[in-house]
Amino acid sequence: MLSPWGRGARAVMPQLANPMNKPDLLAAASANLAPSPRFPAASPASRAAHDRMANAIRALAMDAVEQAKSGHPGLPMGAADIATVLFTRFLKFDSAAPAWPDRDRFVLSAGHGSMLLYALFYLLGYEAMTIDQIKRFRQLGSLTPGHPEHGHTPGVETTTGPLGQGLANAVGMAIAERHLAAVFGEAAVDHSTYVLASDGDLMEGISQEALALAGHLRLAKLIVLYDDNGISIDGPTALADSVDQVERFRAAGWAACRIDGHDPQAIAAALEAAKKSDRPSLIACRTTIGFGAPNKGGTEKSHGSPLGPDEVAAARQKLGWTYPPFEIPADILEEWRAAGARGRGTRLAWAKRLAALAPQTRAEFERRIAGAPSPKLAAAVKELKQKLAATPKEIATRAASEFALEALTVALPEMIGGSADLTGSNNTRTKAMKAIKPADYAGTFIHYGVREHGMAAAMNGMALHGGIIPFSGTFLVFSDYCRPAIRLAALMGQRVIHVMTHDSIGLGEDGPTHQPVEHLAALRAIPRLQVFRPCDVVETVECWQLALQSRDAPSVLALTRQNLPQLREGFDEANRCAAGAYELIAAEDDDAVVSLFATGSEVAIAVEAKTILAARKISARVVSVPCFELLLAQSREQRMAIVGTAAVNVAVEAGIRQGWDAIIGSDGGFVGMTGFGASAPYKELYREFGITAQKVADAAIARL
Ligand SMILES: Cc1ncc(C[n+]2csc(CCOP(=O)(O)OP(=O)(O)O)c2C)c(N)n1
Repeated sequence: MLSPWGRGARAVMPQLANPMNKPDLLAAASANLAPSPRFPAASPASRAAHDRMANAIRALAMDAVEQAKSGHPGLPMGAADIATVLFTRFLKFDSAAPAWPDRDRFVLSAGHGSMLLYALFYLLGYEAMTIDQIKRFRQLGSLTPGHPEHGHTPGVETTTGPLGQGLANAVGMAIAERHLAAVFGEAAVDHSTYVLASDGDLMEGISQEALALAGHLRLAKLIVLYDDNGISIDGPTALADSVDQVERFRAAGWAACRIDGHDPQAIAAALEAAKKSDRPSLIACRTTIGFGAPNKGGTEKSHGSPLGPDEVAAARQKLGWTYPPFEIPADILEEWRAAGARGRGTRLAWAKRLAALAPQTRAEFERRIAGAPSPKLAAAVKELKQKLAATPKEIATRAASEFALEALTVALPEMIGGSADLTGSNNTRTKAMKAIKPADYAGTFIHYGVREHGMAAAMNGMALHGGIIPFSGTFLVFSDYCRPAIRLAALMGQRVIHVMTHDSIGLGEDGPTHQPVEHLAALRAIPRLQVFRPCDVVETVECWQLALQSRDAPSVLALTRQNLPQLREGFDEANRCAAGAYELIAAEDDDAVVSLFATGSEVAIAVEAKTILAARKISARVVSVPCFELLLAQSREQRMAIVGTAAVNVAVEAGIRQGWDAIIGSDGGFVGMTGFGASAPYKELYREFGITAQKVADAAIARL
């Protein structure tokens, strides 16, 4: 299981019980405590000392890439001055506790420059990052994979590589920081989020969504250092781009400046100014890619391949670096190690402040940061199910989700919801949820604007930050716009929950542009992602419970626009969706000849088909399949028990068949979609595309 502190990272806080869930009281409880003193900037090193420290990064990057025979030396060499100033003078962290909750976050958005991070971790004295790991750059099982992987290498805040994602993650981290500071007070939460972003990061469309949201929310503690080297893989960025990034960020409400990224004084002055700014800051640092490499530096030739022995030797000479590969002289290492320990006292002072919080407040803070499930969750779910047993509801599953959220967001105040401008359609905002605003971060709802990709990536950042369970809303068809971030959430094992409504042709008149057809299959293809498609209000409550309990996996809840009958009657405390599928209605006798499988809105159709078959004396059972992934994770015996041994299997789902064969077999019958939908009232569409009880029954009879 991945730890919320990151696999291999030190867990610095125990998990405590007895939470208290009133944000206003939590803030009040810490209000009498002095806020954390500002982490002071360290005084500058001499220029010569700075250069030697920065050159240590350059040498390690060159040597590791050379040894691996692959990798990207250009970015670490070009950004070494920026990183040296930031990590030795400004960044609040302690190399002995990479997961300290109140550390400043540093996101290397341009993940291809991973050697920058690894060199820093080694130099700063992160325990796990030995010189041997640096020598094993990009090798199987090393802590130094090609791109930084969160949960794999202590200190890596987020997995980066797909350009633009890290920047957007950082926006979520900065939101999380402000929200938790508003709830728990700055004595407990007071840190900044720094990003190193490349040309590629800023060319990606997601960067616009991210920076616009950050500017709007005035996330003043977000500072982006832009490695403005004017070079990408094809050559000068001028081949494809002529955006003035400084003006672009300013237009979005950022403070932005341009500096020489090789001048330590200028870097420090810009960071000082950024820390005082009342808005997020962009520092465009003009750098030379592959700085120090006399022939390949400044060109795309240093971007993504080893420099070669001759060029490495020439770079050593130019930089005045006389040491053998992977060797850092003791005095330089000592300087770096001192920088790695600079925040230790600050961390210990923070721990004291935390200990001085009211016990309930501290326990709640620690519970949230540890990502421990609230003990109130089970009780809330039980109560919801009791209500539904007493008063069944025939409602759309999106409305069922809202019904669940009304209770769950109260029981779990760490839930931060949102929607990409479809709040009324996604039903993700409950009555009690206040919006997060520029001057007020205590709310628990985010108006993301029409920015699905930025939203999904910001959610990853919030989950990575810790202390928050982000959930959001958009239409299922727009999961395509979120997909790169959802994939990374799955890769990182992060608990983010995507409410995706309007989940089939059942949305009706908006037509094929809005009707998902292949989306369930496409999402089910992402490893570790849980795709839930509940069939009624009870299953919706259960699927929410499962998503919230899944600390190491993201979830999608695919929900309907149209009303559905409540199929689960009576009260059953057990979460029947937990096995991924279960027999909703048994056959009249023990020997069902037909098993009917369905998800979501089509379960009611399967139930009707069973009645048609019963009229023909054909014994059938109905199996609801709210989550493929959970079903396929069962033992073979359990899976067989659920799938059953009927002679005929038929599945019905208003999507494509792909994926179903694992359950119904390649000879099973499937009733669903084979192409795009159409614009019409939804009942007509179900008839038009043959997704009816009669067709399901016919498919079964044809196989008998
Ligand atoms: C979404 C995405 N598209 C493409 C790539 C492949 N790629 C890696 S680096 C890069 C661009 C390199 O330019 P820049 O971002 O300026 O980095 P630098 O050359 O300064 O290291 C590209 C296209 C990627 N990693 N992510």
